[in-house]
Amino acid sequence: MKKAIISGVTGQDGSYLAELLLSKGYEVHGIMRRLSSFASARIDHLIVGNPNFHTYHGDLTDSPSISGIISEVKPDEFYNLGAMSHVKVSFEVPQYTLESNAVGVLNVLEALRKLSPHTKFYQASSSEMFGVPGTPAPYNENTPMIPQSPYGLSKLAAFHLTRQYRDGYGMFATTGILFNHESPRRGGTFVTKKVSKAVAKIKLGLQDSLVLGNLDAKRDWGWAPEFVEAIYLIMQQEKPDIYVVATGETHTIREFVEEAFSYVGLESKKFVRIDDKYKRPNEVPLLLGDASKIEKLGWKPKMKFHEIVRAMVDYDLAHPNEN
Ligand code: NAP
Ligand code: F7E
Repeated sequence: MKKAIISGVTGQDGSYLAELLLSKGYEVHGIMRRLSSFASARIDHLIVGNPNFHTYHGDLTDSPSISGIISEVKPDEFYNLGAMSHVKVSFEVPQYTLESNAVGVLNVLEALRKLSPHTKFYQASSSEMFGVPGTPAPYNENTPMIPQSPYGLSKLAAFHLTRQYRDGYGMFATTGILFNHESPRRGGTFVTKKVSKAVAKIKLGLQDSLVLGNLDAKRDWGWAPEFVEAIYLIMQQEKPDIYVVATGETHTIREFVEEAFSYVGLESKKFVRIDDKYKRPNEVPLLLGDASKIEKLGWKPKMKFHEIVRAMVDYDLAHPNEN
């Protein structure tokens, strides 16, 4: 039985990846942080009565906790999905963002090098590493990277650390540059979930407006369960490498908002307000990915933009009071 560690197992992608690996017969070991309230809602269904699923308290910034788990489990695969993943928040907590997303990755790589060098390592890289205004889209593995946020910078540092451990120590250190991917499990402060939840609540008479920031940015939005399949595929290759994972389609935030409101028969302009507090000091204006490299391995996105919007709104109509 193969053993995998997932950092960030309580997050959107971590929870889907844990389900995928369990379905493939893996023993899954998830790292979660101790918080003052419960943060395990996305994995509660896995924790109860599942002998192949184990959780540990740990933090990427706490090296002893990470090396302790690695030396205990000696995993075949380590999926590093843990991160302070909110771009806007990264401007407010830049030091912590670099500590968890860059130094945290160094902590994992060093622990693997010393304690379990044959473990395969996956780093969750991000399209926020791109962002040079005027760069011709779509973006692929060779597009220049000049990040526009502390988050993007932290992910670029981790991307290069992953490359250095691959090249310098011959470790299986691989990475996917994932463009935005969404689902009903998306955190409520990301724009898609904020919109789908608000639209559902407005439709049900539980909320009367939706306050947003920049509606003009364009994002390449995919479906998270499909994107974790890409992560798994990247890890199963013979050699570590770099893969862009994206849909190849881009839409403005405004289009997402309009699609969601019109799906429930409402006019967005009656409910949406703009507040500068949701805007960022720097913004990546356009994200559009070219996933042809991973498509050659057989991965292809299936869910279309309007299906993603509708699936998220449908879920929130059925669960309006869930966080
Ligand atoms: P998410 O829902 O925000 O989940 C992040 C996870 O990381 C949570 O489990 C969180 O724990 C954990 N975490 C945060 N700081 C940590 C720390 N210092 N030590 C250990 N764990 C920590 O993010 P996601 O959407 O699933 O994304 C997964 C990964 O892919 C992240 O690295 C993200 O940056 C990256 N990524 C995401 C996207 C996307 O569109 N979703 C695109 C490209 C890359 P708590 O539950 O305790 O907060
Ligand atoms: O913003 C605009 C905002 O926070 C998307 C993370 O998973 O994907 C995600 O980062 C866009 C931006 O995601 C609001 O300015 C407008 O242009 O949903 P988001 P993100 O910043 O693209 C990348 C690939 C990651 O790696 C990250 O981990 O929407 N926007 N109004 C707003 N955004 C938010 N959050 N809230 C608003 O009210």
